[in-house]
Amino acid sequence: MAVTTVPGSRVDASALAGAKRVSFAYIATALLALLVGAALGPFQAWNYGGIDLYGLLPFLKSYYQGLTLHGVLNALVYTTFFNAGLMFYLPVRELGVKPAMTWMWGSFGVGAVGLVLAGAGIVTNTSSVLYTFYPPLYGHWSFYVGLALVVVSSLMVGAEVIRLRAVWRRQNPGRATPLVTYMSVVTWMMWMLASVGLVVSVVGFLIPWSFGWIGGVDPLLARTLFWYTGHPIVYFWLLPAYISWYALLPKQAGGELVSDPLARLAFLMFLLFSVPVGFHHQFTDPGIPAGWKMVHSMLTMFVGVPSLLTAFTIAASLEIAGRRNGGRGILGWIAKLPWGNPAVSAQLLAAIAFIFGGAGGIVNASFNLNMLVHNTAWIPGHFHLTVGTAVTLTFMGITYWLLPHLTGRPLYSIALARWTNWTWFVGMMIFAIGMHWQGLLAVPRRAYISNLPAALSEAYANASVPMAFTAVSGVILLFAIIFYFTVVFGTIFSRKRLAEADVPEIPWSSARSFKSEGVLRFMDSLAVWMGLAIFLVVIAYLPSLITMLANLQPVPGYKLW
Ligand code: HAS
Ligand code: CU1
Repeated sequence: MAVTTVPGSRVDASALAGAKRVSFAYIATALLALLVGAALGPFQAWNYGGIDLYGLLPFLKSYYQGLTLHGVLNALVYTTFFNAGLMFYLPVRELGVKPAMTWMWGSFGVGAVGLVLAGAGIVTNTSSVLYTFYPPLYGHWSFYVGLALVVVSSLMVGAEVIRLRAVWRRQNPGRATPLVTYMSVVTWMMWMLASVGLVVSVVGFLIPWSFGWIGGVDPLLARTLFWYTGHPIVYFWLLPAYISWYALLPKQAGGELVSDPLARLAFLMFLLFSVPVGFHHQFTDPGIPAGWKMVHSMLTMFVGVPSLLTAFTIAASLEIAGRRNGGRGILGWIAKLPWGNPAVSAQLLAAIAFIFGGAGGIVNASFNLNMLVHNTAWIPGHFHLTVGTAVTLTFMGITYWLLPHLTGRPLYSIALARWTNWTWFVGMMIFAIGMHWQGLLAVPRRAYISNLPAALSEAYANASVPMAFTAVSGVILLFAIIFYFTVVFGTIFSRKRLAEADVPEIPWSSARSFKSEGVLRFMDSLAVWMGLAIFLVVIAYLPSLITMLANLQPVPGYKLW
């Protein structure tokens, strides 16, 4: 394969400054959402530790309003805005193609208006419907419209990145799409296919319902459309972290990416298998034939494969780094990785957490084991290891170089960044032990467990040890949040300026462009892969959706809290 270096940063200085500004706007908004969302987290941990401290949060009308704020801001807003900033900026820099700035600011504006509208719905306690907003729980129209706008904004960014690739291909005939752009475009295409369910549900049913134009919504259909998007959304969160693990971390750790085609293959598998698996969230829902649930269960095992590939590739890339640094023996190289660099250690710890999060996911996906854990505290245990640690801690690691890169200001404190990583990792691991364990003792998820009537709380008396784990984790995580945002604000508002030469560069591990031939050319035909992905989705969903539409059972909404 003929290789040349991707020149990168060929965009002129003013285009580069514009790209930096809009990316910073996205990432700063993401971090603000995380600040508020994460700050509520310890209170939820203490709740599952049997300690009710909601009295300290008088602006909340109920536990469920707090939980809605936590889930929407962390899982939906923080991730979407961070992804938009990162998966726009990296392709622009890798391709060196001038972005359409008016379009990008327009998309940021749409997202920001959406955030304000959705936030207003939650803050006024008119939409305490949790981040899954299942009907018949009934929210204010501003909540649904706001969320729809946040999704539209992300799709606008995706469209721009796809356009940038098309421009680059016209300018570089015969060359394969560079790796980071390839991974970003595949992720955006996957998200475009994935978001259809949410868009249909929100625009077709929930918004008309919230305005009173239709009298009811069918809960089963709404749940199905939600999980059509709700499962692949977890890969929309994960894949930007994978981009960093594949394409930036090897360089930061002093190694190299062992295989470019294997990285592309993993992403293609995510394009194919991320969406047609949503029934694994609905194993206990009536109205879906067991055979289709089984199909989705099997396909879920398929979508585990690219993560197993990733585990192999990343570990091998890191091993190269550790051995170059003098590591010996089977595991000696691990100690020789640059753990002192917080941007690296954040991602190493994130990946370690993901081994356990992924293993739990396989348990969840196993049709019959799911019966044991569904709707229990096990599930939040699972997703605080995946989105809460694998993704969030990786994003934190990214901000340690990206914020100085975008703002030209020095990282506030390397020591505090290291403390952030370890307290976040240890806190989340203890949280996860407590929650998984409570789940096995049948403690339900999403319950105001610290405030149950005596008769009910006796039912969970045997869970006092795991509850203690969860309570302790809340304290550790509170420190992690304080450390992290001290670093973030200390950096953004620093009066110091880095000299031009000291501004961290993007740590490309694979800033190369290959000739488009053989397997690379095959993998670059993304329209064909997208067609295949759509085909799989139609098979997996259409029969069940037709049956549901033919048996619609709309019910009116209610507001519980
Ligand atoms: Fe999940 C529920 C199945 C991955 C998030 N999941 C959830 C929910 C969330 C979530 C938010 O099948 C709750 C939704 C709700 O509110 O109801 N999940 C899976 C499976 C995977 C999986 C099979 N989940 C994720 C990821 C998430 C996420 C990723 C967020 C980012 N999940 C389920 C199921 C449910 C579910 C059911 C429904 C449960 C129910 O009953 O409600 C797989 O993708 C996991 C594959 C991962 C692996 C791990 C690979 C390991 C790697 C790290 C390698 C480490 C290295 C470290 C190299 C096989 C890549 C080296 C370090 C050195 C120092 C050397
Ligand atoms: Cu899922």
